[in-house]
Amino acid sequence: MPAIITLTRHIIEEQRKHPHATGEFTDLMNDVAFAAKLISYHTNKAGLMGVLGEAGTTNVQGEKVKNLDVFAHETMFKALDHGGHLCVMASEEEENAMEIPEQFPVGKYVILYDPLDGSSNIDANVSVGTIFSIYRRVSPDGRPGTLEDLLQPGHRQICAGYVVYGSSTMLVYTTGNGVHGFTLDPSYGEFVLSHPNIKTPKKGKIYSVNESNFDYWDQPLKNYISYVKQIDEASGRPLNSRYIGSMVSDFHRNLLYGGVYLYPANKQAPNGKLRLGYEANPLAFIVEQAGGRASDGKTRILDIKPKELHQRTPLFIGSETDVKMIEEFITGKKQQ
Ligand code: AHM
Ligand code: MG
Repeated sequence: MPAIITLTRHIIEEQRKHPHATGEFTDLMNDVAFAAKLISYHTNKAGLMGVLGEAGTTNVQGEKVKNLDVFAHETMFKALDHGGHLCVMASEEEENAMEIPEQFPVGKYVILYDPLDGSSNIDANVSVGTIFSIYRRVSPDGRPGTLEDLLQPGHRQICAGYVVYGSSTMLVYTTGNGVHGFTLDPSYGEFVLSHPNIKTPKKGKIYSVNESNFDYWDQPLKNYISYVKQIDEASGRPLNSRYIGSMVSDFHRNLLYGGVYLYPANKQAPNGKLRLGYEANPLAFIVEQAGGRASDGKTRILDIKPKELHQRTPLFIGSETDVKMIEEFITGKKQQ
């Protein structure tokens, strides 16, 4: 009988390769996985529990109903606040850095998360996801963490991952030693290794972008999109268009099948829409570990030094050849 590799076992075995590992990171990841299971459970039965809809309403018990993204935000915080592993957190749902409550000890790690990415799709039963990014603190130990801890460039991440709440729930993560995917077995509530060492194709067949923004884009991007739609068998064009509008799902599909996800700058959003710390950096770490590429069109995402917590960035992420091609268009090396 083949061994069932649970997420916990996988992390423990990975950590054994580090001579100075203390087990703290393993504990932290267990807390993240626990939060993911709670969010998965609530997402799956959202329609039944009356958790859909606008925050501010009450359910049959007279309790305040929370939007699922508020629920996910609080679930992550509460699962992670007491372990003693973190010194500060940040969430896409919260304007400021979130301190560890004073009754709990602080630790050496820092986490940023997008609790429920793609949440505008929830009411239509479309897959959504949680994204997280972990760093080692740079401020002195033993004190609350600072903004400096949260504003580190993405190449300093020690772990990044996402959970996609789809036809099944999957957690995908990297610690810089490949990308590994785990499927939640709902019968015994464990994440089980189902996709070891994920590698993304060097060249994809898919492009994912909100094309309704076409008229707001700069000419180089318009040229690229026209290019991928041209017929040219030799270079595998036209590409297929696939856009769910839920980035974790679009990213996950493209990671497995090969393709590129684009959220460019446009005239209405000069820095694009997506956030560097909560969305672009963690997915960039994962895609690079899977053999892909992520850039803002000119600069590698993981090399951008964040200046503020909710900083936005244009994002082109996916198969290496496709992202390089986009960079050629954006920098003017290629026009058609
Ligand atoms: P969110 O974090 O508020 O959910 O926004 C991010 C989402 C992505 O999941 C998705 O790809 C994108 O926004 C869709 O934006 P648009 O509707 O502009 O295409
Ligand atoms: Mg998001």
